[in-house]
Amino acid sequence: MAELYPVSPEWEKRAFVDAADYEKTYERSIKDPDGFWGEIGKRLDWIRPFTKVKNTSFAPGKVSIKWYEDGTLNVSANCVDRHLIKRSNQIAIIFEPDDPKARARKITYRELHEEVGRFANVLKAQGVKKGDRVTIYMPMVPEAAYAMLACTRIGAVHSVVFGGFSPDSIAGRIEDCKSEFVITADEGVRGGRKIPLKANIDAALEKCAGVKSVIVVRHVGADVPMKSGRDHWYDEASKGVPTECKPEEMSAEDPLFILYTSGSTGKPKGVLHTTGGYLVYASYTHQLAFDYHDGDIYWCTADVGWVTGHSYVLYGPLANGATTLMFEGVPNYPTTSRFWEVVDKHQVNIFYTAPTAIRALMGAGDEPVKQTSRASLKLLATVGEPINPEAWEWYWRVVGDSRCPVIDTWWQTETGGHMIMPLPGAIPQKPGSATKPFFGVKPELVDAEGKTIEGAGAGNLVITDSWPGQMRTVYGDHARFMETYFSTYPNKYFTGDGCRRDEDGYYWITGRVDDVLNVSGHRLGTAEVESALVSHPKVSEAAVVGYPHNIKGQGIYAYVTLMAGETGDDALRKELVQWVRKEIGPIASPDMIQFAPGLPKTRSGKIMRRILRKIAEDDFSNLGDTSTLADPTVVTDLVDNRQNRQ
Ligand code: 6R9
Repeated sequence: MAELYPVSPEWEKRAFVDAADYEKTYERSIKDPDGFWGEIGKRLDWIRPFTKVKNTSFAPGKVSIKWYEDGTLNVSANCVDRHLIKRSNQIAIIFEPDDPKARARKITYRELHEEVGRFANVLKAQGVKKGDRVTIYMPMVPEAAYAMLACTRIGAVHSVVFGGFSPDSIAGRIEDCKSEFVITADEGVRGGRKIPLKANIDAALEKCAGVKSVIVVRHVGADVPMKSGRDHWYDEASKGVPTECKPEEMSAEDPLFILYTSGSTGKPKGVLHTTGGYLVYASYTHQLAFDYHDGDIYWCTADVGWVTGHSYVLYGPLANGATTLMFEGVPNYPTTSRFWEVVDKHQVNIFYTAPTAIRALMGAGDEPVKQTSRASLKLLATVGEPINPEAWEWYWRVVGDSRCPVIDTWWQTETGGHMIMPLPGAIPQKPGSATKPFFGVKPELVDAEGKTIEGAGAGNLVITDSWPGQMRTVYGDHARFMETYFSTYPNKYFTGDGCRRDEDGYYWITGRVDDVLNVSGHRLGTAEVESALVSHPKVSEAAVVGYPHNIKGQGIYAYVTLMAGETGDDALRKELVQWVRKEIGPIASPDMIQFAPGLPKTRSGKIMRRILRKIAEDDFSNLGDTSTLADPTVVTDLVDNRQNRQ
């Protein structure tokens, strides 16, 4: 039996939602989605109020998702302008730089309004128009937030590419959405190390045509080459530019942003979110999951290059008039106390991070935590991957001094916001379980045949009806959207995750059941890593699987077959790791490379990953039926020559 961490009496009192409210509201949200979400939709400022709420279908071949479709609004007006009356002098963004000795910056809502307006006018002057796609490749600095909000102000669709992606990955994303505008910075800096952002953009643009303008924010003052006519320093382009910019009136279903994410095929998908439903959902979940009250200081450590950075660094918090902290650095620089020092320095009340960071810090022991106060903390939360109970317990006991609820939030790029999580005043926590569905969310477990599993049991996690934050399509490819998410189980959204439900109705996510890896909370398709490997001239074939990794959650194990005449040695191993870093980015570096003369294949030529996974996991006892393999002896060879754990 998993241990139960009950809701404390103070939390029951202070929280927006207690246990009784949860039951009542959940039931209502499921029975009457139109009535429920119609009321919740009013939390935003609409230019033309909506009269329709939900218009969605998961029907085969006809998937269509629309929320608040006749309403109009502007996202930046909701995240900035509407707070000016009450909070113009309140801090909107606290910026904590990588170097703890450098000055932190605090941006009030009034200043944010000016910065966003100015940035929007600069974009307009560059020719950016409503509906245009703008690629943003930025470090974690306030200018990234200004740039994103500026896009929403003029109705441009941003596509933020994480600063750790390589020029090839950037080029693929620019081409896929035919983006003609790029916003970047000279360089980034994380953990004292420089990230050559502008140089990466230059390299990317050699591979793809069509980009007319690159705006470069001066961040570290690096001397980077500027291509005349194409590249513009932001500080020069913004000189004398007015700060007033009228927000564009957008329809609720106008595209807001594209965010590329890995699936089980080689090419990342452009997940498209739209304006109204997304913002309603991001702001509502931000308020309830973290029980955000006026005046709370809130810190989510995610990078804006991921969906967590979109929904819970920027849009959710700012729509709620919150103070949100942006951190440029990493958890272990200059020391493993850094997170907790930042908590003390800025008196952070709500702290949201990834299990991989918790596990890494746990490995450094209690002392770096204990030497800080953390008295300001009220609530702790996690996202990105299942949290193992040991890490959960350490987070609760050592970081939170056994007084802060730990909110494990399960959701996806596709869902726009939290789907399963314990509301802090309502739901007792169990370490390792994301617990119960949020309002309006109908999870279901299904077996391989698509049969619904009732009560306690395990299966694949699907969601049977729409919610406002749901992605609307794969950019430019609605057929792929329907195929990926709605074809496995007709009339249901398939999450790609396996899940168990216990006798209390709690959900326990067990991880991906498709060929998607989760490395340090980052999604990566095995096919992406494989195609990077086979593009190396010495590689003939590659198969990639995940294996359990103490810190990263999952590590990347690559089986590589070389071209005839090539020999696999440590030098080539290093070369291949470098190659993958260059092709995709550092997050995709294989942890283990095993050279294999052959891969286990069925007679029809399909690689049997099940076997490769077992070998990577050191589980040789149960390799299953190998008799259907074209050549069963390859398995013996793979077992004999498996890579030793370093
Ligand atoms: C927000 C985000 C989504 C995948 C998802 C699942 C895993 C995320 C989790 C979790 C267990 C949690 N995941 N949160 N697994 N418990 N609390 O991470 O989006 O990058 O799209 O990844 O991450 O496997 O399907 P994204």
